[in-house]
Amino acid sequence: MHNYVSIGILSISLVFTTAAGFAHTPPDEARVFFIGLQSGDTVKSPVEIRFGIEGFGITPAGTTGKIRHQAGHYHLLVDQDTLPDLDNPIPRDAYHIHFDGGETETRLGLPPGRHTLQLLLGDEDHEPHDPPLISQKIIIWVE
Ligand SMILES: [Cu+2]
Repeated sequence: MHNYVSIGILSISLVFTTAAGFAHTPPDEARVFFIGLQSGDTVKSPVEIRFGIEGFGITPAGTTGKIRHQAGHYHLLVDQDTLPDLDNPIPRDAYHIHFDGGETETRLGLPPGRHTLQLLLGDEDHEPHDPPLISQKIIIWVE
């Protein structure tokens, strides 16, 4: 009798975990990218940067409604050689910029020289999705 109860509880927790996993899983065709800015471009500071997304949506950080299962918010990674830990909230500093309000563009002041930019979508808790939505990393030159 005791074993039945344990198995019942285990089954319920497995179903719940699977459902939650699906909820934050973007479709295969989803992608994020920069609009109007390409690797190798030479630009002036402040750099105008526009973010694009296909197959998934944008919603502010902290969203509690169902839309959070199909949308996230942008993070701009500046001059990063490696990605942050994709199983934890994205750091918040001058090199990991959160667009909590669901913004889709920014003007970023950068010193002259070579810089890299990359977009990473995060969920309502600032964690990357599974699989993560990451743009190509672009290299730009600031005059
Ligand atoms: Cu965030």
